[in-house]
Formats: sequence, C-alpha cells, structure tokens
Amino acid sequence: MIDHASLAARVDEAARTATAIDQLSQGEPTLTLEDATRIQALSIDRRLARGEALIGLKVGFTSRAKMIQMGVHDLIIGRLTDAMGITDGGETARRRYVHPRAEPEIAFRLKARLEGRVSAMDALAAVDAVAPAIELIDSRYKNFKFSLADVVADNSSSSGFVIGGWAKPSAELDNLGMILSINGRPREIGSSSALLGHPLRCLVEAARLAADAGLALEPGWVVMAGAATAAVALTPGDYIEAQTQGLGRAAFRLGA
Ligand code: OOG
Ligand code: MG
Repeated sequence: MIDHASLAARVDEAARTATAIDQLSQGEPTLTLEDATRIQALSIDRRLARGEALIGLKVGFTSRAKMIQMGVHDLIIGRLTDAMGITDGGETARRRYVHPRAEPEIAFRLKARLEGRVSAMDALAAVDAVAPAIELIDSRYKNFKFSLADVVADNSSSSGFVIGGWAKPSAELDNLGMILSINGRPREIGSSSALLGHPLRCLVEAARLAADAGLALEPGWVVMAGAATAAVALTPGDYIEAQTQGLGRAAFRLGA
C-alpha cells in the first residue's frame, strides 16, 4: 500500500527546504498517476494549512519543446498558491530553490467557473484578462529528472510565477511571438501557437484535467498555459524577462 500522506510530506518538505530528493518512483515502483494526483493534492493541503491560498493552476507539457526537453509527453497540471507569486520586476532568492529554471508563458485570469469538458468558446467567455508571464519551475528531484507520476506528485515542478500587465482577452492569441531573455540576451524564442495550436486550448485542457483531480477552475483564478519554449536554467543575479507580442512583458531578478 502506498502511503500518500507520507509521500506528500516528503515532497512538501523538499520544496519548503529546497532540498533535492530521490524520485518517489524509485522507492515505490508501482506509483501510478492516480497516486501522484492524490499526493499532489495532499502536499498542497499542507501548504494551505500553513496559511497559503490556492489561487489557480498551471498546465504543463502543452508544447513540443517542453515535452522534448523533459521526455514527458502527457499534459499535467500543478497548483498555484499566493506564496509562489513574484512581483513583476521584483526579486526572489536563489536559496529558495533546488535548481530553478524559467520559461515564457501566457496567463489567463477567469471571471467565470470552468468545469470538466468545455469548448474553446466557453473558455474564451470565461476569461477576464490575459497577461505575459514567466513560470519559475524547480523540480525537487535530483538532476531535474522524473517520470510522469513523479513530476505530478511534485506539484508539476511549480515554484514561482510572475505576471505582467493584464489586458482584455482577445481571440487573436495564437501566433504571437514569445521571447525569453536572460540579462538582456534572447535565449528562447517561440510562438503562442506552440501551445496546443492556441493558448485557449490549454485552458480547455486545464478544465478537463482539473476535473480529473476533483477541481473546477474558479472565478478569479489564474491559469498558466504552459511554456511555449524549453526552460532555461538560472544563475544568481540573472535578470529574466519574457516578452509576448501584443501583450507586453514580465520580468524578475534571481537574487542570491
Ligand atoms: C514540469 C512542468 C512543465 C510547462 O510549462 O510545460 C511546465 C517541468 O518541466 O519540470 O511547467
Ligand atoms: Mg510551465
């Protein structure tokens, strides 16, 4: 029998103390995606018990660039809490992470509930605003290596997020150029159409995957659509900026 609560405590402690651990599947070779989904929920319950608030979800592996970089080919979700937020233009400390990476994303803010199977039109109607965003991912596993179940149990590597200025939603969200720059030098260049062909499809998938985990996307929530490019490893002092054509930019500095 897999002890979900104790595995949730293990990934939660690893995240809280920025300590690398072995993949859960090494000790539990039968770990399934269902187990991992349960472990993720329990690990976030521990954060909520410490006073953090659940403010949304992120979807992962919505682009081929990410699937190829990480060797995982299924869509996943992770939970976002208020404590993971980094102020646009602000700073977060390197010591809070095991091996931080940044990736350029698009964020949606919802004004209506999305639950289960929804259409792209339903998703668009539920969007209050969109923004350029950066996700700071950090696997708690040694060498940033994991199986699908491992990464889901580890809250899908969610660690931090930066959101630029919110703008009114428009259906013209596909084919927007996206650039991730580090210290003013472009490091990854992509397009919003890398995100399942259209970032709104990521919202549709988020609603479906959330329902599998017993959740609905709630009004006021933020949903991150996933990285359009591969993620870039960060070094203390780095200034990270993501720019999305027509939406603007989001940025932060990684402190010591
Ligand atoms: C898992 C998270 C994937 C994305 O945007 O595709 C993700 C990882 O790469 O560690 O956040
Ligand atoms: Mg991401």
